[in-house]
Amino acid sequence: MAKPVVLVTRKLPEGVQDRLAAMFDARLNPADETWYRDGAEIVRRATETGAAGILCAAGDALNVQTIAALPPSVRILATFSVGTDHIDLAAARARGIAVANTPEVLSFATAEIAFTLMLMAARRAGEGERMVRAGAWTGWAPTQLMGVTLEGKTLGILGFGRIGRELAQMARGMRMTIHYRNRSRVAPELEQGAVYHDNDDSFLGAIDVLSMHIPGGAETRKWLDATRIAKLKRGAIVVNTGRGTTVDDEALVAALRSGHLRAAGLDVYDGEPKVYPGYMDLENVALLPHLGSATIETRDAMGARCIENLEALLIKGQEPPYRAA
Ligand code: 8YV
Repeated sequence: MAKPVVLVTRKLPEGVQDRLAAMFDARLNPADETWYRDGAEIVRRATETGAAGILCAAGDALNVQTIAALPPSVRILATFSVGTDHIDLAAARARGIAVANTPEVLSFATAEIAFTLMLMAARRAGEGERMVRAGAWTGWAPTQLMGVTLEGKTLGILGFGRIGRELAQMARGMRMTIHYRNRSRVAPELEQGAVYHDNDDSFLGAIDVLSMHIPGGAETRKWLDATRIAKLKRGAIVVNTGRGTTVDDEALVAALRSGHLRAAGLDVYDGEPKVYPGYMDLENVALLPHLGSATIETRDAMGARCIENLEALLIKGQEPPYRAA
């Protein structure tokens, strides 16, 4: 029997590409050409190859128009991500196309980046690094680049799913107190003493550091706006490793400039790889290029999840184990 065709939109770790090539008629993108940003090009390639599956990633143009125009051969969109906001799920459902993702395996790595940003923001690590590289460091001085400690501070986790809970675990090691805001309260064994808030006002007013872990999409667009920022304590720190769309960039920049917020750390951006220009000349914001899941171990594990999803539906005729929609 001919192997099912899988259109792979991105360059993936070599071992993952090798496994895909062994199991499927994989149409790889080894040079990482950026045609995946163009929905018409995804459709053209899926049609030309008769793809049964598309292995895609965040940022791919899988909007309502693209999905409506996909050839009938396409049965599954297996995304190399936990987030699915780049895929119009209703359009996929309407076409009977399964959507599957890669949960769990990137939780620790993403929490590590949130923690990195939290420390960079609190301890002014980016500023220090820029100073040394610029040859501007004139020697140790008692008042140079003083930050704030995280010890004893209250961390507010917005979105207490797997990533948020991994971060809570790390922050306990820094003797931080954990508060969280979530759609609903989680079970005590997951909460482990974290304080649940059922409303934004009490949550925002109680915390020193806000770490955002909510999905993208219309419902969460610009969640962190000027009104909510004003409810944070003066001197608070904001970190975002979820989706850039959840932050009102203009409002965040204004608060970082005015001193209402001490610092911020961002790994994700609205319209990335474009970055809101207002951040660029601010010393008190640490900017990373969407590194959340970027460890060798995690990317291999994400590849394995994608392969399991594709294999289940296209080879074994089963439900994908990590079906998202
Ligand atoms: C992905 C992510 O690596 O999984 C997600 O939702 O944001 C990242 O960790 C990246 O988006 C590629 O799909």
